[in-house]
Amino acid sequence: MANTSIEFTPISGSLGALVSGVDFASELPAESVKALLEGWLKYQVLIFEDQELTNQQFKSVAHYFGEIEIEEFIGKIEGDDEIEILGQHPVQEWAPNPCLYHIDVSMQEVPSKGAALYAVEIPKAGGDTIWVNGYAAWEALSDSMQQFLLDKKGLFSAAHRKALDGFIRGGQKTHKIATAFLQHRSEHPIVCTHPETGRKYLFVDELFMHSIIGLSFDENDAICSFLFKHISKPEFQCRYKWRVGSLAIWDNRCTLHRRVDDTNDRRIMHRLPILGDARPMS
Ligand SMILES: O=C(O)CCC(=O)C(=O)O
Ligand SMILES: [Fe+2]
Repeated sequence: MANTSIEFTPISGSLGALVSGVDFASELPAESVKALLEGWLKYQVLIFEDQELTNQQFKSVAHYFGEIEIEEFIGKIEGDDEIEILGQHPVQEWAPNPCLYHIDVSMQEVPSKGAALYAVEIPKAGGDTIWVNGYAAWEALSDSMQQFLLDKKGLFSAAHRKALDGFIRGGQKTHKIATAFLQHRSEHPIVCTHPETGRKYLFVDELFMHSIIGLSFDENDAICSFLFKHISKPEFQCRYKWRVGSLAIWDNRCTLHRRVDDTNDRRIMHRLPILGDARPMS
């Protein structure tokens, strides 16, 4: 298949698009990569269905979007030191819960730029993923709330109740992963500007955002509850029902995501995080 007719079909009114007309079997020409990257900035989440990717091809696709990040705390597929596996390795139960809206590794000074998930085995129904448009969440706030948030910074860490939950339930077994997560603690602006689009987005996260700096405990309770409720509105979302062979790549700078935990069926995903290249900036 030639890569001459790339098409994007939105999957919601807010973000996310199915991409057709791309064949990852051979290296993409520069103009196709450019079209994909432009589509990524526009739609924030790209989904390619019916893929049959080798591990090497999966890595090559991720490479079009950036360098691969090595996260030592997530288990890898056998014989590979980059491709992560979700849904099988026991470390999953002990990790911070991906069913809360989050920005990947937002407690790092430089969070991932993006991530790619490739569906290997999926439930008959359930186990969807939801992504949230951080631009839309920002733009929907009132002028007064925007003014209030503009100069605020958030404190991001895995050392608070929601993020610690898996570690506490896992006890001693979680020592390594807990240590890896807990060594990070970062301050980021709550309102960030995307380095490539120049657009503002809301950078708040239910899993790792501990508090807004400068507010009291009670004030944080109220404002953070409001923000977490705000970012979970369906108007800012797309929701994808996985098929075997679907590949999703999201921009982790201006989106949040969560898994929907509504099935006990096996769900195996391969994953490649894309290394961040800059701190979130206001
Ligand atoms: O499994 C999913 O749907 C999402 C998991 C997740 O949070 C991630 O891959 O970063
Ligand atoms: Fe995630």
